[in-house]
Amino acid sequence: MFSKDALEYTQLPLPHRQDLDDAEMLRRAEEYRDFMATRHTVRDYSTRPVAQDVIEACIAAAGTAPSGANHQPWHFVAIKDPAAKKQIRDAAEEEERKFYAGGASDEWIKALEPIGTNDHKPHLEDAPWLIVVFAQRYGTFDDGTRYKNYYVPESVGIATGMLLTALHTAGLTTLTHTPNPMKFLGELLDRPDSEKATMIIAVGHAAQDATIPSVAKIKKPLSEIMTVR
Ligand code: IYR
Repeated sequence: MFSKDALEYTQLPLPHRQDLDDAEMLRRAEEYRDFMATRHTVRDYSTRPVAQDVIEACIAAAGTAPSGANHQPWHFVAIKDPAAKKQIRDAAEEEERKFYAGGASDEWIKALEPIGTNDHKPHLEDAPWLIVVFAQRYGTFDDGTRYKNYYVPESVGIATGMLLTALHTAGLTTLTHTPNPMKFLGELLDRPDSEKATMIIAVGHAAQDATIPSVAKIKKPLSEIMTVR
């Protein structure tokens, strides 16, 4: 991606500018807030297919995220192949069985009770797409030498958030799934040692009888998450 000799500072005029009046700004902010409140993490998927173009556009949107030194330390593997999804499900369920059977602390298991999760992960096969998010610990110049990446968890977290909002905007439903541990993903998907899987995002349409845990509707009020000074 980067060549060492293209790393000098030059400037461009700002390519896009927004110039909304105050009322329109508030209208859009509130509309977006209300739209995002309709996003729900869902564990039960229908097998209705989703076109690859949609997934590509959403990942391209995530790729516009800001990142430490603009190194863009992420890679997204989008999986639609049923055999590959089954392999991931089998490996994830094997890890999850250990997690739920004693690998996790009692406190952690108790914290998950209101969410209703267990080691059964049918979404990994039912959802038409799985997107595995990888964080790149370091990068490689065109000449093969390594460079350090900065603020990797923050950068990948921002890009992943943008991916989730893009998928929701496209009318899709998601589940952010973090099997524990996740090392098997790099191995199954042939990713280099420089990359670490951070999560699997199941993407598709909610099953007709999908439910959400009622606690998921309890969001902290603005007064608790915001301080004005
Ligand atoms: N990885 C497990 C456990 C799990 C952990 C957290 I923190 C969650 O918010 C949900 C689940 C699983 O996926 O079941």
